[in-house]
Amino acid sequence: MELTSEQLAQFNRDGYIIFPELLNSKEIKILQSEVDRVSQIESEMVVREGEDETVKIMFRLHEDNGETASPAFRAAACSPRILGAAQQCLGDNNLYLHHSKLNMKSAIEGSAWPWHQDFHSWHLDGIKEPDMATMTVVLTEATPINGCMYVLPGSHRYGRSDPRWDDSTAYNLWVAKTSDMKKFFKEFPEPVPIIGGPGTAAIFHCNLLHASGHNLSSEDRWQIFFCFNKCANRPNVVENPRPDFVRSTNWTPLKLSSNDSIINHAKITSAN
Ligand SMILES: O=C(O)CCC(=O)C(=O)O
Repeated sequence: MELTSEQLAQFNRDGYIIFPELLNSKEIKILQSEVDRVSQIESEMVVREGEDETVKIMFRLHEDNGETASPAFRAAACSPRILGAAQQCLGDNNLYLHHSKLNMKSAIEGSAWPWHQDFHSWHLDGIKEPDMATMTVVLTEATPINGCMYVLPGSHRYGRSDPRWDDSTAYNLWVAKTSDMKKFFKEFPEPVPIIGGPGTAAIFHCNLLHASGHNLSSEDRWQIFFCFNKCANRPNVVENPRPDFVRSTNWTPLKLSSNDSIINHAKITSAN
């Protein structure tokens, strides 16, 4: 998939690009059945929350080994529409995944992600340059009531704000301070929701402020995040590094697969 010069200019100016139908319904069905399978696995890479211990996040679906490995998600990660788009946005063909995660945001229990910039955590992982981008793909419809993600256009150009540690949910992270957010709301255009049916996607810069609310609806909101980094920007050594499933040490450049690799993968699996 060749991004247009307008799309690339939008990535640089606004920090994101939305793709209304990046994956088709056949591909989505294959990935959804993988979510059903992997979410049954008991592993530290499957983070649960709430009264019913529903899954909040599943990590490391893109590798070809490990408890949560999913060949279908690996095929998706390497597809020209995902890896190819990230290569063009970052201007580099040698990319690896710092991590991948599937946020399930279950009906009623799925909790919020406060406003944050991903690069806070990734810089602490030892990564020097904010030359990273995440492609997120909606796997079940994303709506305001089920906790769709919002982005604050252009906020990646601000650089990094001074964050605070948030431990209010099952997955702790560095988030933007309330006083800073109030300032940013005055400075940048209105937040934009990433809403749409399964297959809707967005790629966004690692310093772009983004957030999502609690899932108040009766439907789960499933969404995959592929976080790409340049191989040349791999993390430096840090004390007490986070586990491999959030700070990958597999820095081998990902190879582009064919555009129908998700569907071909499913054909091979069902023939075996
Ligand atoms: O799943 C969401 O709505 C937001 C996730 C997010 O912000 C993140 O993983 O950095």
